[in-house]
Amino acid sequence: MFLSRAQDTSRHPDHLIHFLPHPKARALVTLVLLALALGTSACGTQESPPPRSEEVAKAAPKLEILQPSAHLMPNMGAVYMTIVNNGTAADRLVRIESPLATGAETHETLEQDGVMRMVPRPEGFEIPAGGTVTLEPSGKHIMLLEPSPAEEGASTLPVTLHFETSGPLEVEARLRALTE
Ligand SMILES: [Cu+2]
Repeated sequence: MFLSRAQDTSRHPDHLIHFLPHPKARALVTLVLLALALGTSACGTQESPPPRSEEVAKAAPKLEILQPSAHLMPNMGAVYMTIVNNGTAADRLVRIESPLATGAETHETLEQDGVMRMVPRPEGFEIPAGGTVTLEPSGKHIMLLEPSPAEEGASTLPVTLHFETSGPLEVEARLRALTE
């Protein structure tokens, strides 16, 4: 929808004032805005103007990957890790790739009728704002399809994680013994 300049009040720096019903509060905000304007012009520097409240409040995920590790078997592998979201918006792990595997899928191991089954999770894994998702054996995990055997002496496996919002994250998953 097209908005003319006059209609688009949300982008006007004074719009804050209209949300404050009390005249004293309005006057105070006006004074603060005035002080900010004087402050930046008086010191004569090229500082950028203070961020607008809508920019400060914009929610975003902030992801951290802890302890990535992998089990490699002859025809498949599994990658585990803890994904922490220290941000204020949810994100979603949607795609995984490794140069050492033909593909990678998000799976979850569930107990159904007393039997442990691996279920594909093509929608990926949501990482809630302020939350943690743990990928672990017999839980959510990343399945590697046809991984190459680890090179002699290699101790890690490179994996790239793609998220809905955050940029891709490259991790080195520590190769675990199968008994680990
Ligand atoms: Cu699996």
